[in-house]
Amino acid sequence: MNQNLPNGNQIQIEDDRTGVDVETLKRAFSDNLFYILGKFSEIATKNDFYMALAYTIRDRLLRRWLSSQQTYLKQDVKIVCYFSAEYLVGPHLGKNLINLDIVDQVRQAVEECGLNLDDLIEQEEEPGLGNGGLGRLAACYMDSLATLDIPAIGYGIRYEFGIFDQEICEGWQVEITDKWLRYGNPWEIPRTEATVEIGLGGYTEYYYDENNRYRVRWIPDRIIKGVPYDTPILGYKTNTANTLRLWKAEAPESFNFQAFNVGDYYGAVNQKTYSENITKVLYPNDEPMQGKQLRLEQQFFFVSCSLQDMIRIHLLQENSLDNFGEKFAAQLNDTHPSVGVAELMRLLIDVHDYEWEPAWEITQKTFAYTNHTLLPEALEKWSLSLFGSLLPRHLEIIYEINRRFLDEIRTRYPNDPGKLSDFSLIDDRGEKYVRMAHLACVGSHAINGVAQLHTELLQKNILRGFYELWPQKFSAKTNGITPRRWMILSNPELTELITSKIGDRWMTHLDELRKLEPFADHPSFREAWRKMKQQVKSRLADRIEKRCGITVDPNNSMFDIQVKRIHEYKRQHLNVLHIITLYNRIKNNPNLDVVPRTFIFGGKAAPSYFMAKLIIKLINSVGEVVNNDSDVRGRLKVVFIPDYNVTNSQPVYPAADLSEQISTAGKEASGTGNMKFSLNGSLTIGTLDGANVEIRQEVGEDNFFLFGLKTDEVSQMKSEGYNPWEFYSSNPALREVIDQISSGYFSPEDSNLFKPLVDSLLYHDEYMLLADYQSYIDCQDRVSEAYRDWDNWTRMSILNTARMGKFSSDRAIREYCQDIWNVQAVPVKLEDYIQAKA
Ligand code: Z2T
Repeated sequence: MNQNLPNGNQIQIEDDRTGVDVETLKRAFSDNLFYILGKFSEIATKNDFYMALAYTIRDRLLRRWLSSQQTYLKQDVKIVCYFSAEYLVGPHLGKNLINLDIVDQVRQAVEECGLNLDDLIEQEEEPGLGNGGLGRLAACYMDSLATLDIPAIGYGIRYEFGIFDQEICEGWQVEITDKWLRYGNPWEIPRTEATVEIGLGGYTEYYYDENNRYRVRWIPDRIIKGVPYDTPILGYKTNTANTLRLWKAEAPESFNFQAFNVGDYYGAVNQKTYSENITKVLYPNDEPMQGKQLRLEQQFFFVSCSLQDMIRIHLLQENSLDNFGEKFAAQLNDTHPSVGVAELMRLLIDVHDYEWEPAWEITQKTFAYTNHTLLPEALEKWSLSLFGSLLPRHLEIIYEINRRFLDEIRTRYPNDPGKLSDFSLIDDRGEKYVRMAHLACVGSHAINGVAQLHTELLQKNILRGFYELWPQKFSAKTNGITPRRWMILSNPELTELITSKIGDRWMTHLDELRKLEPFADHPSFREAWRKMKQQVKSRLADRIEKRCGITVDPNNSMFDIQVKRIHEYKRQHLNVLHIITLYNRIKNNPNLDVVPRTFIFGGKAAPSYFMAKLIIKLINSVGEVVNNDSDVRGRLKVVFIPDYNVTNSQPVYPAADLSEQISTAGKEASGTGNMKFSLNGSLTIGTLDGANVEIRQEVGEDNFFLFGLKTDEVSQMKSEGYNPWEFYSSNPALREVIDQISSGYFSPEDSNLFKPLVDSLLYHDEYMLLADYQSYIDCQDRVSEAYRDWDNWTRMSILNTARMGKFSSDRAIREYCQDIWNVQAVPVKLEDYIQAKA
């Protein structure tokens, strides 16, 4: 590859950094080991080898990355800016090999060096910069944006400590700090030259500018530097490599010289640590919000850094911000970045001299908002006193947005003053709060839910007023997942089987999986499918044996899996009630002919969520009894896989026979794990909740195990005064199960251990486990009967995979592009001459 020098001469850049043949790869690998890691093989650790390979692959990404950025700059394109406080991208190495389409060469090169590629891939410590579905969705969307050649930047926070690592000690969750950066991160490049400053605290003042215009300015009392760290996100078999730009907080100067001069050396260093705290750690709560000041600082920090960065990029090309909204589409991933609405207004008005109305037009044109939850306790609100002390100017701007907005409401509903407090951006029914979802709604031109049902419920309940006002702003964008990570990378066996029949176009056009349908009736294909499943189950069984010391049977036992964050609304404990029910049946009749099952759980509980942690303990306690009871004879096994994360999840989805999607109807916004399972050919037992509804529509009612109350039945039963005790007292099997948990059958060391859980079920049962219990058990019995007919089960499994095309994140991103962002694909040509900057 050639490159220009500053004087215009050309120089050839080493092919060792671009070539992808086996010999070149080997040479590059040794070169990186020696010159970057400072090691030779004899003294290199496995991690050194991983790092050397990672640098070798990064080198091969760079040309695509730089060519993409050059293309965007030259062609003056519209850029999607995804604003997300979380990105759960998972390990990069394997994904990049697939997207570069060089797995085979690299495998061979590594083998010829006496190493194993899968070992090196497993060495990577994943960036756990997210909690669950929301962060993983952002990662799938970054993958699809690049694959579809859409110019995009993912803006977020470079947490020094991501989601905690989970260990299980005596059945309890223990949290360990996630030090993902400890051995360095070969995938990121700091761009210190693009550092920006943000303010916090202080006050606002009024002044007349040089044109004698009355103006406001914010005088913050703290200044923090934001340093961007860039990671390339390469598309699948395309030249497009977009940027994930994560901000790290730093003190404005490494030493505050004023403090230093008066001798307060430690004070100066202290201030540095204080500033850097902003990006120290990810808040580990997935849904309920906690009004912590540091969290608001994080949100404002990354949003302000990102907007300033966008304005800088825009002004490289244009001399005004008038068409900012035509050049950028900023998507708010939930309300976490919604303070951006006020910050863009401030930047336009206070810094770039705009009047209110044009600034507001630009702001609304730029932003769009995705809601991810219906749980009222998860809706973000910040107390006025906290908000005002941290962001005084933004609070003023929010008041002004609100004043103008409520004027509209008064005009629209002249005889209904109650509407004002319903719509207000300020909740003033008690202690006063800023309602972030209201800010996001008024500041955006588009609002979307993440599944059909979720969007309907948004329009009917928490955003009803806004829907009435602006129905045209609303749309459903059903979530999707990337088939590159969730099939090609994590399930090579199934990938090969599918490709052998229908070719490989499905990898980017997932609808083509439909071509598998006819094969569902071919006995030989079913046989191959069954063999493949067995093989994949054995892989997981080996891991479970190693990791948990539990022997499970991949050949005769159904793998029944529930992996996701632990939450009462997701009802892992309903699954446990079923396990105990089966156990009791066996205890009553040890010779009963039961379908053997392996129950597999995984997931983290928020550290402060007591009930969720107790559910983890319950799963492990029931496992202890069931796994070791000689009457059971191994026919039931319960496994809790510790430290569920992207890395550990990849071998899980392919190995499932049954996927548990059993949230209370109306509580799960979409779910995305449900899609990963089904794509990999497992059948679902589920409620009519979130995207389950659409999955069932696609795969067909006969290939989906449905149970439980519907959304409207849940609310009706609640309004009529739901009494869980009635279900308990009228159902002997249920009563026996509850009584065992409550009497200490599974916790002989402390018979009261699970009392809080039992009390919560018997006296509140917010999530209606007892109401759904019998329906769930009956449905599970149908599942077991169906599983006995191996041949038909396999047929249903094939049909599940064949009909999952809709749930590709490529489809979801196409919809966002057309309906919300108004952006087009920009194909990237690999530039041979990279222009040196003039
Ligand atoms: C999250 O992962 C989700 C919603 C949140 O609401 C927060 C977090 Cl961290 C504020 C999940 C939903 O629970 C899930 O149903 C959905 O599939 C996912 O977001 C992606 O949309």
